[in-house]
Amino acid sequence: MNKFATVIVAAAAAMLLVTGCSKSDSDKIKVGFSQVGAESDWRKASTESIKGEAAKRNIDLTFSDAQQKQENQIKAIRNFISKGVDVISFSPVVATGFEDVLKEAKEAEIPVVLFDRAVDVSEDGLYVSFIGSDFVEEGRRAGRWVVKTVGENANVAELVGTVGSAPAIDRKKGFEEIISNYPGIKIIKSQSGDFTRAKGKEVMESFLKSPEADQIQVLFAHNDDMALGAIQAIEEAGKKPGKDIIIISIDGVKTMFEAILAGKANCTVECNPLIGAQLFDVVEQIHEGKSVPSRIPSVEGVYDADGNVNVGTDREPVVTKKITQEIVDSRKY
Ligand code: GZL
Repeated sequence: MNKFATVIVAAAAAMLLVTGCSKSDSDKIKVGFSQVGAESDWRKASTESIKGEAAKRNIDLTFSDAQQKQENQIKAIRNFISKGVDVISFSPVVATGFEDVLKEAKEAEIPVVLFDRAVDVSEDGLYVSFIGSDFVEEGRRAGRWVVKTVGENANVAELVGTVGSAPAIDRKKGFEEIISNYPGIKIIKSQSGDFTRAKGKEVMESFLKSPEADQIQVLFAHNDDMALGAIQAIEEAGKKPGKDIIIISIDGVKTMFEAILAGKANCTVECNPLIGAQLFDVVEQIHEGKSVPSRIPSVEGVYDADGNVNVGTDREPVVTKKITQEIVDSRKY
């Protein structure tokens, strides 16, 4: 080989070593992902987990942000099908209305992995796996925390997540399942804040202007972002969040931990967004022709100001962890 050719080969080999891209584009696993949006700190952490893990594994990722609109998700999934990706994954903004497009993916023989949220479908085989939290149990943990720390008599205001979404439906279901055993615990106000901080503040302002305002003792928010918006509204109404109104929410984002440490909130039920690695484990198993579990639950805890409250069951205890500055500093999202 002449000297010039030797230099070219050496440079190409060096490039491969430096970029680490041992795979040519053609043999990378192609994944299409449709994300709900960027509505909350939780969602942003979820997106970072997906993109970071895809980059680490040299996945050819086509990522689409649906801006919380179902029609955008359906359009994105159809685009993935026409692109001929190897696997489609998405976090469905709402639980219904995806049956037709999932049938189109099945006809195109492209496996679908549900991520974070599930869908209601009447036919089996429209997705191969669902990776995400048990939202009903998250709602139960919130309900058990209220019973054990506030007591068996409380008037509750509820900030509901996105109408029709699996987390909103199931967190409400789990919370109500627990408090239905205590007639003294009543939900006296309930409205959707669409999982956003701005809407959570707006709805809490309306609660605090309503005739029931002074009866509200507990706020149960389906996510931390709506609770953080509500904290602002409570302060602007001249009340002390975390004291005049006890606040429990779900997600476990760092800003909520900081609010609890500052005494402005009381408890957050963790919902783990860092499941990108689990997603791409499943993608790689599918690519290798291996079978994958149909359900992969997330592992998560519960954190509050004092700790040591069992919000699980006697048989399967889940004891709350006391929030400290050290824990706040260690949070990854
Ligand atoms: C839960 C996730 C929810 C979060 C919200 O897994 O789908 O959506 O609780 C987010 O913060 O908007």
